[in-house]
Amino acid sequence: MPRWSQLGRTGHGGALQVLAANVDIVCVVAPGDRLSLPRVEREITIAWASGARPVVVVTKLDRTRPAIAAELVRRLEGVTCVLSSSQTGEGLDELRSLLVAPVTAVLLGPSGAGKSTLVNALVGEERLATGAVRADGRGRHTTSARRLVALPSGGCLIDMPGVRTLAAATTAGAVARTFPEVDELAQRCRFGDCAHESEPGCAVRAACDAGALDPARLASFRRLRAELVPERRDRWRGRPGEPAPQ
Ligand SMILES: Nc1nc2c(ncn2[C@@H]2O[C@H](COP(=O)(O)OP(=O)(O)O)[C@@H](O)[C@H]2O)c(=O)[nH]1
Ligand SMILES: [Mg+2]
Ligand SMILES: [Zn+2]
Repeated sequence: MPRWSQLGRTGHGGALQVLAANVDIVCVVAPGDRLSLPRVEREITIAWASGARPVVVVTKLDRTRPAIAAELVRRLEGVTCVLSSSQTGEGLDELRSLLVAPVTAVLLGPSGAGKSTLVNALVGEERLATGAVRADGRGRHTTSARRLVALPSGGCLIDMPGVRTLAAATTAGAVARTFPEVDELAQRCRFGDCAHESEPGCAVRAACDAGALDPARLASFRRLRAELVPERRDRWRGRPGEPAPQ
């Protein structure tokens, strides 16, 4: 089928590796017992870059401090966030209402986040193998292949192995959609190509200094901007004097 959305990452040598295609929703699955907001923001950017819509799914709500979940929801204002627990069943109905025909969604997130457990909970039976998290808190790679599962709620859900290296296959537009508040401020910077570093008349830094912009959001924004395509191209330059590979 022609691809109208594709979820990709940067593989070896800077080539794009497509992980899933023609999905409507990328579920950014974040384990509630070890939430990393920068990681969530990176995965939201990857979702926007794919052409799908991100929905953040916090798992293991039964082991999440309420203040941490509240902070995530506040920081990701404008993105649908579902707080869930496969153990207590919380949030599952909200997910079911999103995953109806003809929606296809894919689960993106670190291994051990509870993705396969979530699929089983939505299906209502142990369809996929799940794995206990290691003592050091990291997940095992129990899921080794991608799998598309038809859900009783009518939608389709793709389970994926945890993606170890998440070199983001992103675009400036995807970063802007992930950080709409920064993007809006940037329209008011004196220079159109302002990097919000040390330029005079920078509205983004001014907002940060005035307490109107979360410095953590700006830090995440800068990190993701720094990973954009021109940097990837640099690898193909080769040694000085040598022709670039064709
Ligand atoms: N307490 C709790 N543990 C969970 C929940 N969901 C998953 N787990 C546990 O997290 C571990 C990893 O789950 P798994 O589904 O294999 O993660 P995946 O690697 O993302 O597919 C397993 O030990 C699960 O039992 C939950 O809602 N609450
Ligand atoms: Mg799994
Ligand atoms: Zn600026």
